[in-house]
Amino acid sequence: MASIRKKQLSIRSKFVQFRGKIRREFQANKVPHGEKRSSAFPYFLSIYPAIFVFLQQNKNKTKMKAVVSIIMGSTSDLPIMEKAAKLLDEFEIPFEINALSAHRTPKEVEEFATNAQKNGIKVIIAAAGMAAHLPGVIAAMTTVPVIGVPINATLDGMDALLAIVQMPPGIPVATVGINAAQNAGILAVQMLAVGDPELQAKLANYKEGLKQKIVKANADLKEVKFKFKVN
Ligand code: AIR
Repeated sequence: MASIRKKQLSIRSKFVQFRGKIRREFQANKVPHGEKRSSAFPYFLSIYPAIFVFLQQNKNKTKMKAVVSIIMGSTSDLPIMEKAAKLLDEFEIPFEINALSAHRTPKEVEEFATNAQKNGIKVIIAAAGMAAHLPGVIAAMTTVPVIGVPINATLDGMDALLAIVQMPPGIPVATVGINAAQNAGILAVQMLAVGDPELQAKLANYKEGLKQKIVKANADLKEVKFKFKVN
């Protein structure tokens, strides 16, 4: 996955460099105002490889298939769920986002859940607020692991938390904290990293970054002065 992304980035930068070179050559070749270029043919000939590279790049992009599916009960949950999306972006994990409601669109939820595995989805992140049945209903219809995100829509999110976490034996939903979409993203990456050393190394690096934040915070705290502060 990461290598496809790397390849895409390198093709893109090559394309940008190549396009710049063509533009510069074209500019250098320009004759003064009022006169006609001797021939536009070489310019158009030289742009063909760039078009070819561009098409190849887009072909690769459409080949990229989602391995994580973020589902939310409503688009009103998006400001929270964006954090999961951001995290997956950071780890270069292809994902999809859709809004489906266990109550408003039950048939579509069933269709999504029963086809998720066949469609190559490895982890589902399902978020909902209020009577948050979406993650549990999805978990009932698939063996793909479901991470539930309780959204604080009413009752400080306690209604959603209990609805998601209190699943009956046999149908677990890995529930993160209220509005904890970033943790849901990290947990999804950790699930995907099982048997993927490259992704595991990225996660270790990410967690090292968290540690460094605290190391720096403590260095800053050392500078804070109080009369009775002894460290
Ligand atoms: N919801 C939507 N269908 C079923 C549920 N539980 C949840 C959404 C959202 C809340 O109801 O996940 O958190 C309010 O949705 P809306 O669309 O009215 O803003």
